[in-house]
Amino acid sequence: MTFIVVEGPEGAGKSTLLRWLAARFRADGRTVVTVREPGGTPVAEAARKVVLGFPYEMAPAAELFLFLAARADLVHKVIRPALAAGQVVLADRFELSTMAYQVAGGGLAYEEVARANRLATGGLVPDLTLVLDVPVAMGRERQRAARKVQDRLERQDDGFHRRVLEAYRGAAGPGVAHIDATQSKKAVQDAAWREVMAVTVLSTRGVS
Ligand code: T5A
Repeated sequence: MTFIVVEGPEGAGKSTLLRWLAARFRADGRTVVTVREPGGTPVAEAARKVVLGFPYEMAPAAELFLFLAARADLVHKVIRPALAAGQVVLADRFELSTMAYQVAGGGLAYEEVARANRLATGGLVPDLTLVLDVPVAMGRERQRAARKVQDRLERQDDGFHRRVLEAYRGAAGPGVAHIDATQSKKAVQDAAWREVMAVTVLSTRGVS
């Protein structure tokens, strides 16, 4: 099983790294499925439209359940079948985003959210979570330079985004690796591939 998640704050370079990882795995002859959250199935895309596009405030729990509804459908219909078929799944965001944005940023209770997330994923845990670290201002500047239209979460104030970043910086546990994403794209890719190789070597030795 190879389930790799790329995480980090806005503009950290997640999609850029994910595209590179997909190409790198394909060059090795692996079949790769890439997904981005929220999204990836008709239900998840519908949830994405509401949770990111709705122009006004919504109840924090409503926001949470929209993200989790999207995740539940994506895991059920795309991620688990691909892993069962021996494919590599690369995800742009997963559970850690919920912990960073809805718990650290939005103030929901960690344990309750963790439990709800387990219900959504059936307890699926990534083999590797690459957390890209960039200061809030740099991430926002990259988004501006790329002319990204801000969604509802991105329009939150700097305090919210600092809490999100601190949550990412504090993320720890098996399979979590932090990468300094202020480096060049090439340096980020090299660091990410070293982490992928380390996990692959451990899993082929039966250590996880
Ligand atoms: N959300 C999501 C929650 O609140 N809870 C959840 O549970 C989930 C799953 C999703 C939003 O939903 C929220 C978080 C988000 O607010 P989104 O539109 O899918 O939003 O976008 P993001 O995931 O935020 O992704 P972004 O497009 O903002 O940023 P990326 O993907 O991190 O950055 P990327 O790769 O597009 O790069 C941005 C620019 O920087 C350049 C790229 O070329 C590009 O121009 N770049 C670099 N420049 C210099 N050096 C590097 N190393 C660079 N890497 C990339």
